[in-house]
Amino acid sequence: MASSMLSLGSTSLLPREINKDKLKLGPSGWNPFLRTKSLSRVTMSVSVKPSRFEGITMAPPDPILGVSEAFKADTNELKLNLGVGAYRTEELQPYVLNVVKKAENLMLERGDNKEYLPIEGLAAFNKATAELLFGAGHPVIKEQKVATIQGLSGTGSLRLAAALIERYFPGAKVLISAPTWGNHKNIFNDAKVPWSEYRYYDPKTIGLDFEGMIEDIKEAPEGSFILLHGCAHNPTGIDPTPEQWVKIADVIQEKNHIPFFDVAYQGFASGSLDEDAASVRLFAERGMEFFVAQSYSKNLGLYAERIGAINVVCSSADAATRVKSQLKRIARPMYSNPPVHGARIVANVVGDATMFGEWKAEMEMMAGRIKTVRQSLYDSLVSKDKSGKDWSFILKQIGMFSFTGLNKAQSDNMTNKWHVYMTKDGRISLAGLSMAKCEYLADAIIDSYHNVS
Ligand code: PLA
Repeated sequence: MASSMLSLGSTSLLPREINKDKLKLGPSGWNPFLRTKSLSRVTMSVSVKPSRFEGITMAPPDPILGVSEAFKADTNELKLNLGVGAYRTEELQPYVLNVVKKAENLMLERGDNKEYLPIEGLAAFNKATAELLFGAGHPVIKEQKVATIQGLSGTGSLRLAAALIERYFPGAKVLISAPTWGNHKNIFNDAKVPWSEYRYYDPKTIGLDFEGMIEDIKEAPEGSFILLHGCAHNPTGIDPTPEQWVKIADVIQEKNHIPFFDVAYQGFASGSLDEDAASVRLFAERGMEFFVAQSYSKNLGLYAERIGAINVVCSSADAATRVKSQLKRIARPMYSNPPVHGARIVANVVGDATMFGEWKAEMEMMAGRIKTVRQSLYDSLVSKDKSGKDWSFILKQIGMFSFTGLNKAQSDNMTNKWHVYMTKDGRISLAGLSMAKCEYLADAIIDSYHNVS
């Protein structure tokens, strides 16, 4: 027993070059005095050995998820986390949708197993997700022109598409909006896909720089990928109008570009799944080939389940079959096959008329709460700020976020002085705001805007 303890210690603690002889073990192999002495020698030799990881420097915190870490560390009771886009109740608590709990209970009752999914994911999920996006019975679905595979939520799905681009469109550039969700750049960098920006946000009008956007898309080399936010643009909350979407589709078609939609907020922007898919459907109606990444983090509150999909709309069923086979080939060595839990939740909810109805009602409720706090924040700003500044841009923005226009120093003031945690680009997540906190937030914004430059 004692000797096995020592041998355990020697295997886990000793560097390879120290052998048993050097430790002067007694016949039984156990001497408490020697053990202590030996171990202290060992500890010393371990501590002076240089690490193989000396060359690895400290990575900076993530600009979005790092905000949650900083928030957790703050002990001030006034603190408010408006960093990550995660829905909270009026009591500022995370929210699990009732319909999700119902679907999970059903799964338990049925005794669903935990077998591996196929590489492309759960068939019932893939069918449901494409139908939610394009509308059931859409010609691209009926004619089997969509290659859909389940991905690790929006991020993982974007990453699969980026890998496909890198492999089959070498040198092609992806154009992303300026600004965009911070992780887009990381995703294309890691996939070794070159990217550049197209103009999108105009700080002068606090609106869309539509002319600039069109010009930049026109100027991009033919056959570029154009990354578009399907709805509720992150971080600006500014979407093109339906007429502008038509013009965007025109230029993309003229230049033979390939649209690449990121749909992370379907149903969460307007409260309607169909309305929020209008941009994607416009492109599908034109018979274009394009990519769409989807996420169920926000609209079904399945953040940690990592459930989403990548869809590639092709001009023939044959092309779709080939594209799907290559997406699977990319997924297999990365993570083998996707997790089943979230996929079953989505498939169950969408596949049952009653639950589907309940989901829509809960989505409307969440989208509605965000709209209510948006209005209340605006009202507080207008009543408290006597400078005459026009705050109406807040009401024009849609989705979970408001792009306040606060610069880095002003955003720092929000956090350091007011304990309001937000990203340094001036974005606040209204999904993390309650009615009770609107006045406090308005005070913080007014102070930061007027007193910090
Ligand atoms: N695409 C956009 C435009 C997003 O805003 C997000 C999430 C995703 C994709 C990916 O989400 P998923 O992988 O969970 O499906 N953006 C969040 C969270 C809500 C984050 O940064 O990861 C945000 O706060 O911006």
